[in-house]
Amino acid sequence: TCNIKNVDKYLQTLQLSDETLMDVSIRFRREMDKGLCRDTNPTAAVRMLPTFVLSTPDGTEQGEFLALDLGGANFRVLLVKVMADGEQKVEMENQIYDIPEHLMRGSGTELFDHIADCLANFLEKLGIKDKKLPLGFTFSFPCQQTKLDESVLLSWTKAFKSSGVEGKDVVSLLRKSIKKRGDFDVDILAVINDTVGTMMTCGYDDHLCEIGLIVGTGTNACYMEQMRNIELLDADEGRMCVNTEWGAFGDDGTLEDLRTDIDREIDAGSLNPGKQLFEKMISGMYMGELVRLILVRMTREQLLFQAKTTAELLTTGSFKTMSVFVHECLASAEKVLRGLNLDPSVEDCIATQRVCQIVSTRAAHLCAATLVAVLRQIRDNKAAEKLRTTIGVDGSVYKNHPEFSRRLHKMVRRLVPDCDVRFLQSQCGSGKGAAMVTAVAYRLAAQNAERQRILDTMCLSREQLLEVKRRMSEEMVRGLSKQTHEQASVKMLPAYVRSTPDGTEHGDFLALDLGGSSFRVLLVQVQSGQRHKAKMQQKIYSIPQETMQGTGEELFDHIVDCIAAFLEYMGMKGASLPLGFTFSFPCHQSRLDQGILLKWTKGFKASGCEGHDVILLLKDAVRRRQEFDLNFVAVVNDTVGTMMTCGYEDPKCEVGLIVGTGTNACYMEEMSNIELVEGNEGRMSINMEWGAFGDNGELDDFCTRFDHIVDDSSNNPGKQRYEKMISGMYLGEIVRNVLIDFTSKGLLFRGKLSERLKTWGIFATKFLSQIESDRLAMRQIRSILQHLGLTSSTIDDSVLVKEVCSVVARRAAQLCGAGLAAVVDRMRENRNLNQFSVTVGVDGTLYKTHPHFSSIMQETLQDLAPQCQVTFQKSEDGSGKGAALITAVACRIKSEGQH
Ligand code: 0WK
Ligand code: 0WK
Ligand code: BGC
Ligand code: BGC
Repeated sequence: TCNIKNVDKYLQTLQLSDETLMDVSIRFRREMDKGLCRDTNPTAAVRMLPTFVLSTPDGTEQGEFLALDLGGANFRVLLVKVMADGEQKVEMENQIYDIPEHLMRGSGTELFDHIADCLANFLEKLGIKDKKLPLGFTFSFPCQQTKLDESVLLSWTKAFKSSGVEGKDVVSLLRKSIKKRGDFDVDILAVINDTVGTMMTCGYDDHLCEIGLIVGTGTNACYMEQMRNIELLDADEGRMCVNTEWGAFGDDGTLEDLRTDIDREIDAGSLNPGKQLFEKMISGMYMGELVRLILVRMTREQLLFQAKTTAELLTTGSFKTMSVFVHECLASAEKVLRGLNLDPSVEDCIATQRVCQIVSTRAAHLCAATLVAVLRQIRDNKAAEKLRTTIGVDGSVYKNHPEFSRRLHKMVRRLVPDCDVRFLQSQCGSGKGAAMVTAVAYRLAAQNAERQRILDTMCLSREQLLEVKRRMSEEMVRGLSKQTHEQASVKMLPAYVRSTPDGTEHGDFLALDLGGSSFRVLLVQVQSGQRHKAKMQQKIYSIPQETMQGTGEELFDHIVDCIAAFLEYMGMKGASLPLGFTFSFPCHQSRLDQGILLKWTKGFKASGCEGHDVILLLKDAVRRRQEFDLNFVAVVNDTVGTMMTCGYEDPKCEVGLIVGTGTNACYMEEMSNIELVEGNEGRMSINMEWGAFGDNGELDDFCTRFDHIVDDSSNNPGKQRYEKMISGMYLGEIVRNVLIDFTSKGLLFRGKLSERLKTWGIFATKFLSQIESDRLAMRQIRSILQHLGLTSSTIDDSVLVKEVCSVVARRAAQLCGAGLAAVVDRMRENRNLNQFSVTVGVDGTLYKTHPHFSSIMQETLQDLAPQCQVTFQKSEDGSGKGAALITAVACRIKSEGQH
């Protein structure tokens, strides 16, 4: 006969010491790294599969959801009602359906048809066949997912081996079977593993739950891993649930030193030899068989049942795992053995009981070892001294074996005493978890749809852009014609620059550059014949907000102060140099050295200037200071200055474009078309002031409510509508208002609006350029959001903010491209050319710093004006140089006029 000692001796290889278990844990940790690492993942035994489950429920989920739960002992169909009025409540109805063995081993199509039949039956019973409900599918097998609702089966496990499924997307197979029936429809939104479902089900009650464990027919675990560690996915921030598929641990031979002949025998007799070797040492599908094979060997070695086996004992699968559970009590042990037609002695029963204990203890301890590896991974990810976490658990072995859970808990706490681990048994199965994941997916899908609907209002079609171009062309004609000039929104202001430098200009010139993001005073020294050698010295001075919006006198006094400081700095006090004044606002000119300000734009609103000649305002200020005198020669718009600066290098430069704080363009128009100026010969530069395009409503059908909000809160409502959809002063504001709208609808920042985000101008346009730069990782977007007081923003929030920025900037660039297409196509028609090539001199912070603005604008231009070959020349020296060159030309012409 055989007593416990003999059994222990006989089965000593199945009793693992803490050291061995710790070694298994370390081995498994290594396997986890292999699975997470891009290069080793393809050959890793433990696949570490991304599940695309990013967040646990946030309490806003609600609705009715169907769930299927396939792969455990029972196939369930469930209806889960999630109520979110105040405290969240969940009601569930479910029905277990049988999956006949021949379907588990038959053709996949029949299997999925059967699933569809069960679903139909369930809907029939509940009388909801006519509803198209969202459905979550718990499919408890190893699957490669690329998104939540697409999942390719890698290999069957447990008792399943249906043909034609491995390598296929199980969602499409299910959709096909449902379609084939044609009598009901569902919206499959998510496929998840049962470990994930269990984690979500338990996470609903305990937000600390970040691990899902199944010890049932099969065994497996999932946990929330840091995105940056999941190398298969290019994301750094946040966490995603990873399905370890630890059942396959050892399939690459890592556990050969621990696997016993019994393990090899059971594997050899299984449906999938060589596969799921770890699972076959642990889970319910194999535990009974392990015991049976041991009893057979011990019997043959005269250690049990007087060495007499029975047909039942020799039959595969005859010793149910359930029997292992009951063996903890002697009485039922005897009953089970008699059930195998054995005639057990009390010793036999005790010995068998001991065998069961050893087998299930090994299972519990092995499970503990791999679980400890997962706990350590999470602790290290959090760099936490002490990890406090919850493990959601389900499965018939864990639930029904009287000692399994206790042994597992005990060994886990022994191996990682520094972790505070709570085991939470799932009461409702993974179906609830699947419904939760579906509810989150549903919420996210609904939110995405709402976001997209709003963002689509800012996406312009080619037809719309062509229409913008057409209307711009129309307004240009109206601006040029004497009759309609007054009413035209695009004023097409003659700028009295008719010729470009011929290289004979020379001398020192002072230039002022006011109206962009910074005020510059420059000294430009031009040497004749030295086109590329104009030397420049400049100083940037700030224009305080209160000066921009104070009185004209204060503003121009401030400008003269800066000039004085500059001359001082240059050691040229008292010098009286010819001055070119870049004044970047709409001015009516009847000659080069006069500029009547029509209206302020951008951030300026100084009083007593509109309607006045800014040259006289400057002269008065110089006179008031009585310190130096200046020879005011020219006032030019920054677009004209930019065209001239670039034209000095490239004579084909006949268009000037500014996309900075404001936006505007100028170009060389045929004198014969400029009805406001006498003469029909040659060309003259026209300052289009296209920023005002739309002030007569030409853009109303392209304007969104965000544009109206930005316009209403600007200091010149109703004015500069085109500019307010394009330029740097406003893009940040458009984004800010979209973010506020999204937040107020709960589509962003969990609906929590920060005070700072309500502040005008807080979302500087420079953020758009930064946020869209490819180099910028999501975390940097988060730090910008933190700066805006949005400290609790998530990854999804960053992704969405980036998208809003790109939609707003793309529209701006396209609108700008459409406007420019109108300009160059007009010039081509002016010159009766089929093909026209021209250079555009361009300046402005937005154009220069935004990573995609220029390319999108150029694409749009190319598309809308295909007969024009346009080269863009970024102005390196600013328009001050251009103003100085125009001054130099004016001086040359004047001095030639005097000879
Ligand atoms: C119940 C879950 C199901 C899972 C099963 C595992 O709802 O998703 O597959 O537990 O335990 P088993 O039924 O295999 O013992
Ligand atoms: C630099 C030019 C200046 C122009 C500015 C526009 O020298 O005349 O006004 O670009 O760009 P912003 O500074 O508004 O971005
Ligand atoms: C499957 C896993 C599943 C586990 C528990 C294993 O055989 O590969 O996907 O989670 O059983 O049901
Ligand atoms: C002004 C233009 C200027 C443009 C770019 C607009 O607000 O009206 O005169 O060219 O900004 O600076």
